[in-house]
Amino acid sequence: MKRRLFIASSLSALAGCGPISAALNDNDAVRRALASVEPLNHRLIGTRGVAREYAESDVDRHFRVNGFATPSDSHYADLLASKFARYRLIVDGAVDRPQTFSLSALERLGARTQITRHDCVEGWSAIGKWSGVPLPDVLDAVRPRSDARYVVFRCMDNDGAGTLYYESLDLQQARHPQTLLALRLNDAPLDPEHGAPVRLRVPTQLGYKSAKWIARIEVVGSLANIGGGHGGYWEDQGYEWYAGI
Ligand SMILES: Nc1nc2c(c(=O)[nH]1)N[C@H]1C(S)=C(S)[C@@H](COP(=O)(O)O)O[C@H]1N2
Ligand SMILES: [Mo]
Repeated sequence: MKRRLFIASSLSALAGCGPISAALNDNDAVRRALASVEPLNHRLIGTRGVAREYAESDVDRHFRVNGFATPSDSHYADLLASKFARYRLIVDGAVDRPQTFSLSALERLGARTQITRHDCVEGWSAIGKWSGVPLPDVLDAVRPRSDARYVVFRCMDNDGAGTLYYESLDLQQARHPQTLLALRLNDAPLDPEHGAPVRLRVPTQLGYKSAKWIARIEVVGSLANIGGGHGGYWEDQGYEWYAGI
């Protein structure tokens, strides 16, 4: 546990969630250290832990915005103009019943509200009241096949150089009861800056796992051919794939 926290704090010193640090990029020793510790972390901490849930009075009414810029392309502008009535979430890949969901179709799958703390590796936290659809309910609807191992979240924003943000969870993390496809923050529909219309909230893991602006959820057997092969935009830059808190 101490070791994982040390890794998290050394990462935040090097790069946080901001521009990629040359030090992290160029440092093979850091990469090797991360790669060797990660399986150990996963085994020691596991994903059965439950994140603390807070009271209404703990909610931070001004929830910080972080990460890449809100999408500003014509597709996103069109979704925004329709108040997301034209939004469809694609859920496909290694599933028996690939489907697309409007926001109201998603809401019919299930509902959960949880007040949890978001922890960014840059060293800030914020408590928010998140409502939406438990990801396990979405997975139940599409029925992952027996070869399914991971759930990949494809986002609408990019790093400014054209590489799209993405993230992934394994099926066990995806089926954690607190893993939420959030549609609302603090009793209001998600605003564009916090990932509207649909974002992930994984309160058991660091903030970069909680992908904003999700366009598509793809169930896969392997992460090897997705992005740079490390399971997420920041993972491809050297962050740990398993980011349990
Ligand atoms: N699509 C996308 N999701 C993202 C990011 C991003 O840049 N793009 N940044 C991540 C990071 S590092 C953090 S801390 C949180 C910030 O969420 P917030 O803006 O709602 O505070 O979003 C995460 N999800
Ligand atoms: Mo972050």
